[in-house]
Amino acid sequence: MARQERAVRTRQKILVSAAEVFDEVGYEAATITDILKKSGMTKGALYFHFTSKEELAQAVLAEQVLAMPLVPERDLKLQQSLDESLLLTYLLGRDTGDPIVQGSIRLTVDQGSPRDGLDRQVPMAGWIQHNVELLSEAKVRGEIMADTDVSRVAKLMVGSFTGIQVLSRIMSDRTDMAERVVDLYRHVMPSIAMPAVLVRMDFTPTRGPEIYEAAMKLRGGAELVLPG
Ligand code: XVR
Repeated sequence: MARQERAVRTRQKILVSAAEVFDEVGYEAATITDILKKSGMTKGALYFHFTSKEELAQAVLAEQVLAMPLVPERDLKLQQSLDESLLLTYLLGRDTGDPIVQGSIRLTVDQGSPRDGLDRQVPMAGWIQHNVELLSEAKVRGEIMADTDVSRVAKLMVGSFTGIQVLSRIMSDRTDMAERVVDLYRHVMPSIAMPAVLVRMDFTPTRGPEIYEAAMKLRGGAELVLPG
């Protein structure tokens, strides 16, 4: 294996272990020693890539949006948005979860201390931007009403997703999350979507695994080709 490829894999392994520790105990209580132990890497390898716990957490935060696999393109961009929400829900599931997504989302919503130095805006700004792009495309295609303020709806969706995620974790260990997501779309879509688009949307809450499979197929063997 080329040295560079090995370095990328080592870095990724450390990041996943850090995300797991952050998810288990939160930022404050996490230690580099725990992360080292979990990763099975040497201290030298870890410090080559990351110089502090803060740097590790910031890297996990930066990976949040990137860790989302692309869902298959849908004719309706609003359907694609719902599919993405169901995929993210799947990746947050207890048994189906993605450690980076889970650890990173815990870091985002745990308020922490103002002195912890973490910039939680990074993933949120990424999600808002992503929603602006998808909704703008929906608008160009005539799926949503002309007077809809796309940047406001983008923030509404990210804030609402975060809210129901927190609620669902507290109330049901996220077992009812897909239903909460579908409820959100059932209530928001009628106020932005053209009626002819609304009737074509599929609000089935159990599509998460199916969307995940399709996203993995789309990725093909590409997950083996690491960047760098
Ligand atoms: O933007 C998102 C989607 O487009 C649906 C609206 C999801 C935003 C997730 C935000 C993240 C940060 C904290 O989730 C949290 O609970 C996919």
